[in-house]
Amino acid sequence: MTALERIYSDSRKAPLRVAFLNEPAQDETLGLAYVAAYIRQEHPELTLAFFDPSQEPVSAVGDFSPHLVLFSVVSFDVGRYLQCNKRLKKELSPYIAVFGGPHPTYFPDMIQQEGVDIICRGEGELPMNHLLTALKAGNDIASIKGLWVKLDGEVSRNPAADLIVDLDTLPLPDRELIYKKAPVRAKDPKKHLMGARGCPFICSYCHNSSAIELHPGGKSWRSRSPAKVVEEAEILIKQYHAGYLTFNEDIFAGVKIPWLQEFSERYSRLGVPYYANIRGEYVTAGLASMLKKSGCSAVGLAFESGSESYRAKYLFRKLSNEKLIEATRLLRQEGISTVSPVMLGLPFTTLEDDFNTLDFVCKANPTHSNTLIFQPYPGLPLTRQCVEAGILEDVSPNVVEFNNFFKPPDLAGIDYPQVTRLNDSFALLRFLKQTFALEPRRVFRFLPHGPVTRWLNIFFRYLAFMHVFRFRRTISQRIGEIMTALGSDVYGLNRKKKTPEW
Ligand code: B12
Ligand code: SF4
Repeated sequence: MTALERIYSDSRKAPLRVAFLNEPAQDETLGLAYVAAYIRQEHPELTLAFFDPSQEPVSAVGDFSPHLVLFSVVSFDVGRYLQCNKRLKKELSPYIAVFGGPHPTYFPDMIQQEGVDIICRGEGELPMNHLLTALKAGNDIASIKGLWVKLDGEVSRNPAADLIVDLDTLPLPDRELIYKKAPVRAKDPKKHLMGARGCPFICSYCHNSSAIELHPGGKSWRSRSPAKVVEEAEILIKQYHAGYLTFNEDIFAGVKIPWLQEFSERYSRLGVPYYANIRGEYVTAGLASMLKKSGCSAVGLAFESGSESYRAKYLFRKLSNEKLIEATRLLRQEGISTVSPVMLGLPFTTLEDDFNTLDFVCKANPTHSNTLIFQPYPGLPLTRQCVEAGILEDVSPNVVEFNNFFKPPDLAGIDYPQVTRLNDSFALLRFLKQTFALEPRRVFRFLPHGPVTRWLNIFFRYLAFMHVFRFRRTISQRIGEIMTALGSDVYGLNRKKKTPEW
């Protein structure tokens, strides 16, 4: 019996069972929570359950005997979930495996992988609703917008579903589903939410450039109304004891000033600090003060590189160094902390360029600047440019081997051993320069490369991190936070994730 035959037959007798599979190690997975809430709203009779493969045995899912298993995956860990799915496919009664989230959105050919039946590109609410309606009615599922469907080895590649224009029509994400199985997330005083979706920019190293291609002419950036956002924030504070909120959207404030004005008035009454991402070009004295009044305590203000010309030419981020310094200053003046990530080992750069970035960070002086070594994701404009220039082998967008996206990058011309050393000592070098005026290049020459330097660097990253996220939590919550961060590379440990037992 195929999964489809089982579903068509069972759905006549009893409601279908839908399993959501994810490891909410660091944050609650909002994508799945949104999809779950929408399914609950449109198909209230269905039974939904969440499983965490790192905490539960395969038999737990087996006992539930799902008709559909839903996975939300980023490229970073797609290999792990494909492996989970293969194991489940061997042990469970036939079911339909649906993969959604950033990886299938940008690399839809993952549908060719063994065990994958359906992939969802982009927003999952409407396609999943249509899929379940069709399954319940025993109808054909091959031509649902937003989904690529593999039936008897044949793939139907359907166009993207329309973007949800009015985000207020969506129910609030079903966090309860996740919290029941991940009490550590429920107890975490730091909660995440989305005030908007999409991004109006097209940075060359970021998937939003291809997200725009998915919906040509569509308005990518959409916000919820301030009233709805604050309503959700209130629930997080009252029901889930949130003491700090993080807005996960790519661009928070500034895209619409009247939005921020209304939000500011409503949110300021809650008295809970929050974090959000903004772009330097939006920061004015007025915006910084409005953010402060609303309760904003920290913002993500990406620098990416210390070179203005490099940013404009290669990253498609046309913003002067002066503006970034000014934005950081205006925010600091209001008492708002800034987190300014930078990428090291960027294509067509040298180690000296990375030191220049460090100099720029010292000059602009954000509260925290985390570093990452540039990873060329297949298909993105900057990756294509590397391939054309002959400094990178063409990588098929379909490569989804385990940990493929986390293996060291291999751009010709980049001195990775030295870039890794700099990555492992960036926060320490910054501290030494800003506190004792020690020249980073000189210190770097004498700095031993090994665990002592790495752990010292982690210590300074931790100090900066704590300075950004100032809110009340217990000692055990702090320890939990550190352990999670160490295990998830927040402190730059670059530890490989273990494949789950499944
Ligand atoms: C918050 C965040 C994080 C958090 C939490 C990640 C998480 N797993 O939730 C943290 C800090 C841990 C993180 C880490 C990383 N992140 Co991150 N992160 C984000 C961010 C800013 C928001 C995610 C979010 O909450 N979205 C809101 C929900 C509603 O959107 P969504 O997840 O896309 O879900 C919708 C659809 O995709 C779909 N959907 C999702 N799941 C499913 C499942 C099914 C079955 C269906 C049908 C549909 C469906 O429906 C949802 C509702 O419409 C996104 C950017 C973005 N704007 O999404 C980057 C993003 C996901 N991160 C990214 C990256 C690269 C990383 C890191 C690898 C960075 C690094 N080098 O360390 C790590 C990976 C660690 C990991 N294992 O997840 C990339 C992923 C690219 C890719 N190819 O996969 C993104 C897209 C940023 C970008 N534009 O490049 N990240
Ligand atoms: S501003 Fe941020 S989210 Fe938007 S395209 Fe650039 S890197 Fe991506």
